[in-house]
Amino acid sequence: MRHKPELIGIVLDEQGYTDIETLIKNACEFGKHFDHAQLLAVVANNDKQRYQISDDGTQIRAVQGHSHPSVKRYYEPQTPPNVLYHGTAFKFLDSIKQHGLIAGSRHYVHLSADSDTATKVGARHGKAVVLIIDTAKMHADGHVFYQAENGVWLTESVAVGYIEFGQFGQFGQFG
Ligand code: HQG
Repeated sequence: MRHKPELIGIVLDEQGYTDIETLIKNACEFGKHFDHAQLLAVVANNDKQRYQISDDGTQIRAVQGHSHPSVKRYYEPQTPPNVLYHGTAFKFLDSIKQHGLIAGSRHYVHLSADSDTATKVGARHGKAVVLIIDTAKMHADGHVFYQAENGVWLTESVAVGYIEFGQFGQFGQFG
């Protein structure tokens, strides 16, 4: 749905949507069996509300997190709150201090509205660190922000000068 749709022979359109019946059929041939009702239950109950069904009910997409080049999702630019949070891991700190936050394989840097969520995001990679981003300053400087349908904030990159490292600010401390 976001990274390697070709693995099961599905196609994502620019907005990230793929045909539900084809997805169910191809996933089944790939050894992952679920029916339409189960898919709708996943969409409804997903903890991060990652998925969205099209208005006509025939298509499904992930709302954020894409890395696939065929997806060029349109998001409406939004004014962010004054600060947002980025959850990452200790092991990435030295590189982030040098290069800022980069999107890497995904299309955007992902930012969270609260530090608890950011902690969970960071913990996926190891020992979690939460960085505070001066989004008011970024926005004032012309950087563009978007918010996915599930509340996750997105921006192209975050330069080092907008990142508050707090207790992790000393270069080399954790290197
Ligand atoms: C780090 C999940 C070294 C970045 C989550 C992160 C999120 C750098 C990792 C969504 C760096 C990329 C995205 C730099 C950034 N040097 N490391 N200059 N700049 N990084 O998974 O933000 O479950 O691509 O801090 O909940 O962890 O998939 O991004 O640690 O919302 O729906 O490089 O994915 O949502 O990792 O997570 P990821 P992320 P889903």
